[in-house]
Amino acid sequence: DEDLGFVAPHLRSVAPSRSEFRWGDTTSYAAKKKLQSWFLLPNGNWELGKILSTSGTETVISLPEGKVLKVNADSLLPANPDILDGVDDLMQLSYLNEPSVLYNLQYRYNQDMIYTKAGPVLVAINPFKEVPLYGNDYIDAYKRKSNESPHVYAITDTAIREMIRDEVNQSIIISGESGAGKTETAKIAMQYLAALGGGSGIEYEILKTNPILEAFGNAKTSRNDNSSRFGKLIEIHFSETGKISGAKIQTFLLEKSRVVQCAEGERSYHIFYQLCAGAPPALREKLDLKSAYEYKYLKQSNCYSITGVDDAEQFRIVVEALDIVHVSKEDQESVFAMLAAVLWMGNVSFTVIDNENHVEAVADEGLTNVARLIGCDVGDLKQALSTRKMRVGNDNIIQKLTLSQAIDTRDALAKSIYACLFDWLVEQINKSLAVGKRRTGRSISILDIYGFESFDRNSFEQFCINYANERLQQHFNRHLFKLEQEEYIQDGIDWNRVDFEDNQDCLNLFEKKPLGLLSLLDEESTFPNGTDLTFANKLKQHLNSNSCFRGERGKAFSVCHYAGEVMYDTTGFLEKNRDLLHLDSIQLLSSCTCHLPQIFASNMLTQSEKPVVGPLYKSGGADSQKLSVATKFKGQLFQLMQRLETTTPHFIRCIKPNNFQSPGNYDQGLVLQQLRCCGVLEVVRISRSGFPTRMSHQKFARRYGFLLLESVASQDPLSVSVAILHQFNILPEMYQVGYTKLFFRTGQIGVLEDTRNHTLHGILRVQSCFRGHQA
Ligand code: AOV
Ligand code: MG
Repeated sequence: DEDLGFVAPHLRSVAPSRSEFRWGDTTSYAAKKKLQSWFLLPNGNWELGKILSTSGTETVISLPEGKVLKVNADSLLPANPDILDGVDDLMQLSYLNEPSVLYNLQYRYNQDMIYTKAGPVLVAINPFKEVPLYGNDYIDAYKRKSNESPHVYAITDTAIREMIRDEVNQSIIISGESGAGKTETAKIAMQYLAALGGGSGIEYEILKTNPILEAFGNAKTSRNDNSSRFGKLIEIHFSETGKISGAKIQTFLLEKSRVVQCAEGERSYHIFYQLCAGAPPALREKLDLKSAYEYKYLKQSNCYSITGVDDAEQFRIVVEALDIVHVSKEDQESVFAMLAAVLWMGNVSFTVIDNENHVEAVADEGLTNVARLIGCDVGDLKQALSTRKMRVGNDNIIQKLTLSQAIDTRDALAKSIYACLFDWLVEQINKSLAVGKRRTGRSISILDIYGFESFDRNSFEQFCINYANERLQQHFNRHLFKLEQEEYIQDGIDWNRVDFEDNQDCLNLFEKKPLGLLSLLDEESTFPNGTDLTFANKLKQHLNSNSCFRGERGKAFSVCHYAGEVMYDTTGFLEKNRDLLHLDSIQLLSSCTCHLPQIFASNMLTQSEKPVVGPLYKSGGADSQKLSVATKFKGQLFQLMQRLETTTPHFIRCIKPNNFQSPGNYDQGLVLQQLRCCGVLEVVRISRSGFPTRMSHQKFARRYGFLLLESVASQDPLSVSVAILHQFNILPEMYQVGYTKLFFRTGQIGVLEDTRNHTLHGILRVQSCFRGHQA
């Protein structure tokens, strides 16, 4: 009998309102006059000033350095009283304008309080330094609820409690731009789950998956020294007793192009540098390892180290983690052999052999090392990198490759080996973490994908990453704006819609068939004569009228994303979307004597039994048949969203305070832009003007009806309910009567519950007294 009727899940944890609380910005102008005011400086920042006098639309204000200005009242926004400085939930602000929110977050940030609630959402601002907010003492305090300030621990604690109470799976969904702190936040949440649900030892394994996946799936980019280049959902399972029973990791589209090329100042995957720097002598010798700068794949970006990171030490950490998740020493050695093979592959060079510019791989150190490491014949490898078998009519012919074809073939093989290795590792980890057959319990999933990206040059990878972020934003909108408001409207209550930036148009631009970005990309990828340029032209031809699309010069186009406009260069789009690995290469892998290449080859073959994208994949019968990368990714994202829909979501929004990864630097404009695009202000607005607690008329009448002092003429649930509301003096603005339910603002039901509990206690006491007398 303890449940309080239906309470919108994401609004449950909202703190009770404060006395200063006002519903909406309805304070009279006279009251505002006495207050401090925000003044917009020409540089776009806001400054706090005191209003000295006001006449007509003109206001005289004094700014902190003693400057006195006469300004137009329109350029001012009311500031909150000092007592509200640094409130831990933005809902408590009397004035909910942008400068007030920015100031409140900055006020807290300056004191290392990087977490703030925005109604149901946790806002986390990246400190770019160690802050003393974590570890066992803090975990304990949140567990005992002796610390209730906003924290990843607190939101994770809520997820655990709701999983147990409601018997519903939970999800913690972390979003934010590249470098905003998602991956760190995910680890902090995992730490809390491990501490509370630990005991079996499996929690230790779960935590150790982080260094492994980061080594193989993270890299230094110009935005983040430890940027995730894949998406990750980790589902942590709990037994009925609330203990962790296992976990499952799902990954999404690894950026594999990074293995063969990356931009100046960036790095390839951490593990390559770790291996080169940290491999012990015996392993070095076995793999014929050199320093990182001897490998062409690592050399091209001219960046080998990361400030403050010791790659050799990291290597030891990764090996230890691999031991813990039960990857055998033998398998580890095979993994390192594959990594070395990929590195040596980049050093394979070609020489022109005829006057038609055909080339042949040179049998040098690179080629022989690759052959040795993957376990194939040098001649076979040379053949696979220099020629292609084709079927023309009934004849098999062998076609020689040009330099660029040969390089593409070589790089495609290197990328495939790396991507297969990554998937294989995840599979091994999953085997080790497997939940087992008794899968009765519930789960908490943590989603950490690559964040929104906009570089000087954006390619297919950014296109996919930003599309994924659009999907995620839609999920956020749906839960915090759409579903909430639809329920109000369905039940006919008086409600002024809160507008929010709906990104549906942008999603349509991607997903619409047949004239959306993804469909057109797939279509062009199947045309034998399709090129990046014909693709770009097709987009301009069909999508120019779409408000989220803009054609650019040459091969480029722009998309208006929820987080800003991004210009994409279509160079390489078709090839990356097709992601062809020639059958010759797959056959080579399957002929290898080492077991990993064999596994990779057989996985590739089973995957390619899928339907065909288009004729190109069939031509000559030499190419494997498979889904395009974009289509597969879209399918994965849809599945992900479906899975998340079955969970109660908890949202964390990470904010990057500056573009330099530096501590103590709070760039108002940058923060504001992120707050705007993820709709933080609107979430707060909807939360505080919304009605998070709701209960059907019947239930309400049944639950509180016995508290009525006077009998009600009509006994129907609605009349009883209204009588209760009157008796308890619940103010009209604090509730709404819907067709089927009553809706309450935050904290309102508390008074009724207290009275009910007291009265019930009283009745129980009387009853036990009475029974005492009888006895
Ligand atoms: P991301 O996951 O959001 O970016 P990260 O979680 O990798 O961003 O954070 C970037 C860097 O910020 C980390 O390497 C830390 O140095 C620092 N950082 C973030 N959160 C904290 C924290 N709570 N305490 C201390 N330092 C922190 V990307 O993966 O690029 O989208 O694709
Ligand atoms: Mg990350």
